[in-house]
Amino acid sequence: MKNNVPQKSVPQKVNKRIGVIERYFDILPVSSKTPVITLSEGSTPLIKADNLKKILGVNFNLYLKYEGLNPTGSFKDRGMTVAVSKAAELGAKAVICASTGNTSASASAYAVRAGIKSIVVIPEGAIALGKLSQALIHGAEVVAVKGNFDRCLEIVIEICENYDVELVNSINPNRIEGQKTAAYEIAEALGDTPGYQFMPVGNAGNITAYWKGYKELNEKRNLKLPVMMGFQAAGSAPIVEGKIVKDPRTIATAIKIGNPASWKQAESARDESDGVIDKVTDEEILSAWQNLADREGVFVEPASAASFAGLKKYLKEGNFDPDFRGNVVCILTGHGLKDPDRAIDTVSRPPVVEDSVDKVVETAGIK
Ligand code: AN7
Repeated sequence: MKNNVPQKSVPQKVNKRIGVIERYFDILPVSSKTPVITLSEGSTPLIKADNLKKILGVNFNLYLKYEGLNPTGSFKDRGMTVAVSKAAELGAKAVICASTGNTSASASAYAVRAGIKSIVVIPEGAIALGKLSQALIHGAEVVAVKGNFDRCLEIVIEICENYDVELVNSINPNRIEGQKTAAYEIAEALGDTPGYQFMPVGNAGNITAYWKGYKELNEKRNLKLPVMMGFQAAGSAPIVEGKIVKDPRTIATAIKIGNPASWKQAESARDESDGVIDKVTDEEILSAWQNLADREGVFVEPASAASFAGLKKYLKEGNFDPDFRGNVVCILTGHGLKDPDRAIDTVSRPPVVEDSVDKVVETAGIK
């Protein structure tokens, strides 16, 4: 009798994981002349979060788009494959970015594959350890500036105006094009666009990219437009407050940004989708971050948890209908291993015991 159980002796066919450019060639600004610089980014899982759904006591379907599973550990890779491929097509010798960390990790990795030099300008002392180690191990020229991210961005923009280097921050439209593919993936996974999308907002490139993707899906496939729910950290919430934050503060260093480059576009996404851009405190971010890790097994960096923190806040304050009939997606932008210091600081250190079975059994509470 035939059955569908795979035989152990037969190697299973492994599907080739293709990158964003190959998968979405037709909707990206690439041609057969574009060298494809890829690390097989994208195709990240959309994880059903039934444990969190239960804790929240809600009736909608809750999903987590785990962008931390991209090759360098963040959503930036979707945009970077396009930006660096286009830079290579133009014969660029060097790419440059200002970064709170993830852009630099991604740019330096893709630049290596393209054989292009990468220059990374970061705010001194404000980059999570994992991200800094990535840029360094990929051989980027890393310059730490005595100033915040916003100042770093001003500096690299001025450098690009005067020198032959290619900017790969999200004001480069190729970044936005690449990142919009995440909206397509979500729509493909759900068979529809979500009703609501919660996400962190820093420099606001990503919300701009998702909104572009969803608008294209609306025009081309007649899918409904989701409501975009963007969240900044309370200590660095310029869009919420309607003014530049000179000295942004938050433990979520990825979104410690006081003057977002795509400010206007983020406001358009908010207004056109009937959504909000609001803020969550560091405490709310850390609590959501912990929930994702100890309830769903999904370890993200703190900034990523701003999305779920925003959903929790809206539910708690009675501003979101727990009986909403539809799909709600929280975007988780970066991997937890990016910022190991934060995790170690937050949880208690493991106990150290003598090397005996009894001690381990007793200490671990094994019954
Ligand atoms: C994990 O790396 O700006 O609103 O220089 O790393 O598109 O800026 C990172 C941003 C959210 C915010 N989550 O996205 C950088 C940088 C994580 C991030 C954001 C960032 P945008």
